[in-house]
Amino acid sequence: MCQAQLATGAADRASYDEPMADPTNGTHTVNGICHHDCPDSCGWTVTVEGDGPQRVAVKMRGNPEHPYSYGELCPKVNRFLDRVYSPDRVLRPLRRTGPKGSGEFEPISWDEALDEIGSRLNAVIDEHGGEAVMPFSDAGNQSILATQGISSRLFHHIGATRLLRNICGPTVAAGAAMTNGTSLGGDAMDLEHAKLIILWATNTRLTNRHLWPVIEKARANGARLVVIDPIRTITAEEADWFVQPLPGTDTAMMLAMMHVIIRDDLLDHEWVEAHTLGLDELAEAVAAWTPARAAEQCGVDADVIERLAREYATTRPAAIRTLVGGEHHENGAMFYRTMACLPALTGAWRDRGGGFFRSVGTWQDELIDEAALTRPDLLAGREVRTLNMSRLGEILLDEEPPVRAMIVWNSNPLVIVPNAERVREGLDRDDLFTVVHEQFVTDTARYADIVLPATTHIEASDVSPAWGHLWMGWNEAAIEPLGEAVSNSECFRRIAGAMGLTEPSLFEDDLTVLRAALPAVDLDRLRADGWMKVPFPESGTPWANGGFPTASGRVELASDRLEAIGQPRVPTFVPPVEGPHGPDAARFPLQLMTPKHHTRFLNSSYSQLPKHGPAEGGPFVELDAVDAAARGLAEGDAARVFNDRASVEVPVKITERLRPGVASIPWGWWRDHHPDGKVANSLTNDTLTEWGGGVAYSDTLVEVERA
Ligand SMILES: Nc1nc2c(c(=O)[nH]1)N[C@H]1C(S)=C(S)[C@@H](COP(=O)(O)OP(=O)(O)OC[C@H]3O[C@@H](n4cnc5c(=O)[nH]c(N)nc54)[C@H](O)[C@@H]3O)O[C@H]1N2
Ligand SMILES: Nc1nc2c(c(=O)[nH]1)N[C@H]1C(S)=C(S)[C@@H](COP(=O)(O)OP(=O)(O)OC[C@H]3O[C@@H](n4cnc5c(=O)[nH]c(N)nc54)[C@H](O)[C@@H]3O)O[C@H]1N2
Ligand code: SF4
Ligand SMILES: [Mo]
Repeated sequence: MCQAQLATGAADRASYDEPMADPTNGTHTVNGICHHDCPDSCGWTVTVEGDGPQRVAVKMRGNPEHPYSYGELCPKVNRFLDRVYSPDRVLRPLRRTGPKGSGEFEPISWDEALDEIGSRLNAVIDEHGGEAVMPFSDAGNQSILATQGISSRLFHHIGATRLLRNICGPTVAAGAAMTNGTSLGGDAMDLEHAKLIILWATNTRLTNRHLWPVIEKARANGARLVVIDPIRTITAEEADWFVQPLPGTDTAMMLAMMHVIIRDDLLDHEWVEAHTLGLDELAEAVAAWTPARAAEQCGVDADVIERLAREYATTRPAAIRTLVGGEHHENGAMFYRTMACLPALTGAWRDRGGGFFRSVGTWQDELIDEAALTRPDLLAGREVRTLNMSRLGEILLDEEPPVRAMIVWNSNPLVIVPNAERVREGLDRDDLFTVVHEQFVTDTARYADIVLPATTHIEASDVSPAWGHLWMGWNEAAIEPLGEAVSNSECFRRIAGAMGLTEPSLFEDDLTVLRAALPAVDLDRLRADGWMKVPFPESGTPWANGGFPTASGRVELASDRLEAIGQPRVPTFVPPVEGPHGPDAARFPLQLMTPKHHTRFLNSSYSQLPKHGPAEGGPFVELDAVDAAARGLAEGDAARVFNDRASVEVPVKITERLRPGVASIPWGWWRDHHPDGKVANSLTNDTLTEWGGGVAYSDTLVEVERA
């Protein structure tokens, strides 16, 4: 199917105005693809009744034909229609009437909203230049039009500040690319063929649930499952072997594994000789990293590290599967640069089901013509600054020249960005004009001057590339936009119009944008079939015979590129500054994790809905019994979790999931779910990773006391 959908001339049609399904009055079904920032990109089927604007979605279920999700959705999206038809949906433009953050708004017309937005943005640009305007978005809807359709073109055209969107994933990619020259890894569906699977810093059963059956299949065929995580997650509970390092110390463990592999001559000499560069330098660097030395850092017994190294090096196929958990550390890029060395030493890339498995979004990206979609040429040679989304608080408070207008979509920065009290202070600035395009009045939207109503994914058609599997999907709108909601691309066309801009590419219709973005894809076919597999080597072993796109064409165990940016040439463990050996550890002796934890939450989406947040209880801090007792705290006690950034009040939950010295506040709740209006991210570390532009949420130190 895949080849048939590629590279044929799509019919020259301007839009897909005519609905796919039978438009006559009556019940019919429409297929779509989940838009959430989740690796699974499930297929769904919506049952609709009625016609035109009267169409109502009455049922949504998983599409049993979908080649990855096979008919199952998840506890978040099983109730998606409650979200779509929630009485709290924003269905008209709103203008703020009370102070920022008060949540006091009045409904206004689109014309009024656009007049105000157009004149305020133009005034900012006239007075302070284009860079005074900043976009802020993430992957709240990760489809092509929703993330970049029109918006990137508009911001390029006005010369706005560019946003570096590195909060999730790019650091994994950057780390792996320093070793391999690419972040393209294996297809996780091939884990089925593995005999050893290491789920390393990923909570598959929670965050990537549709991959679990693949892992179960491999286990039924004799595979061993190892989970490496500082938290005994629901995935760890199911492992054959659970290894629990202290957070942020895995690089030390990997160095010791390489020490054992080299010391005991468990290398795949032929593969190493043919396809790697710098073994001698690496061997020298890891010589001192005995398992005993690593054990002191990661708190894992030396013999466990020995066994792990041997089992990894002597089992074939051996897979390392990760998503993003390891990148959220000060040394997060090195975590993945080092991890990527392991399969090279053992020749794991030779086997289907062996090697390094992460997001496959990069395979999908190969089909996207980024330049045609986002049009950086519209900058017309202007140099504009790029600011990192993870430093939003600092950007809004300290950046010079200041950001004076911000347009937010697809994200809820006040809850999701680290060091969130700084973000709140920044959003509170009187001289900041903020527009938020949203489905709900989120914590961030409460600080907006104007809130614009956004469609949900059953109200707008789009193409959804996946990052957990190789199927790119077509999402067909099942119903018309509710109220006055508009899709993201339409929202930006309207803003461009309100600013009086005339650049034609800002007004292209959705299908024209998608055609430009996906020049090799037959969109008619994609729409008719619902999904297509993106090109991936038939053998399932993209790097079995080397050919890595590094300067040397080899896996770079020693890297000139790293040296050139002032980083160690070879894998090196650098303990975090905000860690147990750092200067603040005496005052704040607990390491705070803020992981994804709730089956009914997707980041900060859903926690506000009645069948999601309340069903998960409320926020809490988990502590080991030893740490709780040392502070005189018992189950349910009100506690204050604090550091120099903030203090957050939450009840105590005594747990066996954590090691002593580690605390956890599962995140995702909005501010009014917390007794003192702070959130988990009020506490978290916004230090950027050493390279790769990520951020160190999980290197956060706190102390806990009775509230
Ligand atoms: N139910 C649910 N599913 C989701 C999401 C959600 O919010 N809820 N979010 C979606 C999104 S945006 C993403 S990016 C994916 C992320 O999917 P994952 O990467 O699987 O999820 P995370 O919770 O970010 O991190 C995974 C694990 O890494 C561990 N970890 C943290 N630091 C370290 C470390 O130093 N060493 C080791 N070994 N492990 C460490 C954490 O304890 C956590 O259990 O999930 C997606 N799926
Ligand atoms: N402490 C801590 N912080 C974290 C993480 C963590 O593990 N711990 N994980 C990080 C990660 S991996 C990620 S990806 C980020 C996620 O951060 P965000 O991407 O900001 O995630 P959400 O909180 O789900 O917010 C998405 C918003 O987009 C809106 N939305 C959905 N669809 C559309 C649409 O079509 N149009 C418009 N205009 N809006 C839409 C939703 O209503 C929602 O409010 O959080 C990061 N923050
Ligand atoms: S959130 Fe993830 S698991 Fe749930 S339906 Fe969407 S893609 Fe599937
Ligand atoms: Mo993410």
